[in-house]
Amino acid sequence: MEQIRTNCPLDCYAHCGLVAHVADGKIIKITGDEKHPVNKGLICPKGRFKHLQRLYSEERITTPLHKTSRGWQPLSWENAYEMIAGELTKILDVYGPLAILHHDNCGSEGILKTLSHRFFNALGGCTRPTGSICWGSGYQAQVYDFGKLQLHSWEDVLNSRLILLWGRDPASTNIQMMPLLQQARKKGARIIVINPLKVASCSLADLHISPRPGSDGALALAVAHEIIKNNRVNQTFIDQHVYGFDRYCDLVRNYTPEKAASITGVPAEQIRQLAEIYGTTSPACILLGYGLQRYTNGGQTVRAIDALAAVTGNIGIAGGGVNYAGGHWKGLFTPIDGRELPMTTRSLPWPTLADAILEAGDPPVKSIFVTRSNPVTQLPHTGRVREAFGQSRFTVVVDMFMTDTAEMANLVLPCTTFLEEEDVIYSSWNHYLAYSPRVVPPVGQCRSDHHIFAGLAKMMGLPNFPQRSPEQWLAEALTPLSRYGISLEQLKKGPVRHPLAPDVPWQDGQFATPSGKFELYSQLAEADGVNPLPVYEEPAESPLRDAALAESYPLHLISAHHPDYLHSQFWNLTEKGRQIQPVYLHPDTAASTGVRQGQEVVVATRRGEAVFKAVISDKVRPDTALIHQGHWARHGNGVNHLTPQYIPDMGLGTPYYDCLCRVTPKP
Ligand SMILES: Nc1nc2c(c(=O)[nH]1)N[C@H]1C(S)=C(S)[C@@H](COP(=O)(O)OP(=O)(O)OC[C@H]3O[C@@H](n4cnc5c(=O)[nH]c(N)nc54)[C@H](O)[C@@H]3O)O[C@H]1N2
Ligand SMILES: Nc1nc2c(c(=O)[nH]1)N[C@H]1C(S)=C(S)[C@@H](COP(=O)(O)OP(=O)(O)OC[C@H]3O[C@@H](n4cnc5c(=O)[nH]c(N)nc54)[C@H](O)[C@@H]3O)O[C@H]1N2
Ligand SMILES: [Mo]
Repeated sequence: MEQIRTNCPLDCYAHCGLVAHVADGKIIKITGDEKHPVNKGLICPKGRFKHLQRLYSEERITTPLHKTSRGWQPLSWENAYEMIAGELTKILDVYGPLAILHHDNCGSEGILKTLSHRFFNALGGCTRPTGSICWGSGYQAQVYDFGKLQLHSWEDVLNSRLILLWGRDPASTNIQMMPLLQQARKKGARIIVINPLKVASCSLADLHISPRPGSDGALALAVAHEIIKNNRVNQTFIDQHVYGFDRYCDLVRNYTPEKAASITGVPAEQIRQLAEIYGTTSPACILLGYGLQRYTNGGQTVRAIDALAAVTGNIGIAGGGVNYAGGHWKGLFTPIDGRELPMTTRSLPWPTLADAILEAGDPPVKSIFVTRSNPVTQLPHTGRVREAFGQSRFTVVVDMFMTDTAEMANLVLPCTTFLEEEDVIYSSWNHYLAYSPRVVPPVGQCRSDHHIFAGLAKMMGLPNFPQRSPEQWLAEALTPLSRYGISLEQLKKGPVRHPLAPDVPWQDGQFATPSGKFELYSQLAEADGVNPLPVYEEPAESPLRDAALAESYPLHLISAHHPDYLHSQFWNLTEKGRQIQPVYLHPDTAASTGVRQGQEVVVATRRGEAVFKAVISDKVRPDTALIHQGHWARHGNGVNHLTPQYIPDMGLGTPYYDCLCRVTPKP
């Protein structure tokens, strides 16, 4: 039996090192790579079982499929390419390239995956979503505050005396962090979880604070109020490295713990306790998640939290920081996506993409290409997304399965999994870059995204998409790294740490903002027409903003990430994933709505309704319901039938959790 080291490409915090055990050309087992610096042998159930189940699943699409009046018909790659070339040429002749929308996200990560963008750039451009369905608002918030995003090394939590898991649940979405958190705790660090749900990570916590969904900004401002009032600030750091402190003081003056308690539902005493602990325990680090920025006020929420680290001087020191993401690697590669090619492009806002497609004129969207994403399941407001896809004349989906999105296509092209193709993967959430070899040959006629788009470019005679091997493209992308002694050859021996990223960022106190300081008052935000201070505003759907709406739809609906799946991936592989999905309700809520454990219920929002199965649990607040995201619409429901399309305060993130709902027993 052969053992081949590779790396998980899922869009998760780790890109864990994996070992594929191969016998007779088939993978028979996957284990965690003990030599990998991030996961050190640890492996989640997705890594251990689901990749393998997916690779050899009977349901995998293994030839190109064409939708006809007689149902899906297999066709050869040659014929598929001809069909695409014919349709695209017609659309290009009449409408130009902007009538083609390319929807790509991060279903599997890898440098070669950017070649699908090269195809459309070589074609003369296209329409693309702009913003993010993932981290957009929080990302922009940190750009306003720090100038750019940087992460501490994960091991740096071992230097912390206090760790705040704010809107993040590593026990569900980042299990590789758990051993470090446990170790930090053994060394005496306190851990506080701030999350409306009693999440799995609470098992590590000394304190759990449960704000009303979308209200963390007010909580953070009140914590600052107490820290300033009690003179727990780090005046030296503020004097040297912080811009706009006075104006920020004016803002927080109003936010007494009592006022914040009335907004957040967190008792004033607990807000004082949090301020006392954070204001007196140093170094303190904040691990920010993405949940709290999935609201229309999400960017300012992250800014209000960043501000706490700034006024207490918890920036630029070991054991400190506000860790959100880092984009360190991108600047070190030669882009191979063809961004320099002559082209015209159009951007449509991602958080409201369905509406934007339907409203696009001059030219309208006539064709949609989908790679590495499943927008019908994953974008907000499924009904509208289906309408938007429904008006496309020619839709092509590249995927492994007949997903909700693939079902809407004219042509489905079968792609390989990471185990059947080579690539190099970097993380936005840790400091490593790693090589993944082709472990086994592709199943059926599946092709890598690179192979698919290179073939299409050849058929269409696009000179700006040169025909090169994966190794040649990777070598080109990695060229700038050679000055640090990093090459494809070296990566084949094992993952490489970023040569420039410090373990502790911002130690020199030089921030990438216009003032060179951490900006509590953001000049970049001001220039963008965004409030320069981290003001608190109610989310779009909130009982404090719209009492009438809350009368009809009294519960906040959170659609967090499921520990056993990655977004919509893998749900089709098990009976459980295909079954009707649970909605978690607090016992008091169940009692007041007359819902019994296990009963089918209708969950309704302004967008529509869907049926779920009630699970009564005190892990949710009485004013909140939880339905995990990712469940397939074709298996019966899916929370994005219910979620809204809103433009948030900054960064064009997607406010999925800014959503009020009503739960009633199914008649
Ligand atoms: N198993 C698994 N792992 C994953 C993923 C997956 O789908 N499955 N997805 C990956 C991706 S792409 C991402 S972006 C990350 C996301 O990783 P996380 O940020 O950890 O996950 P989310 O589910 O987005 O939200 C985190 C938490 O935010 C909480 N939350 C919701 N609203 C609020 C609020 O108003 N205030 C506060 N304080 N908390 C709130 C939710 O209860 C949830 O526990 O995970 C990655 N890892
Ligand atoms: N309600 C709600 N909705 C959410 C979220 C939420 O918290 N709540 N979270 C949001 C977040 S953070 C994110 S990142 C998005 C994720 O949204 P998506 O990226 O759309 O989610 P995935 O389900 O990962 O879809 C990836 C698809 O690509 C396919 N795929 C995997 N690898 C490859 C490959 O190498 N090539 C090709 N061509 N296809 C591949 C998979 O089979 C799958 O169908 O969802 C967002 N949607
Ligand atoms: Mo994400």
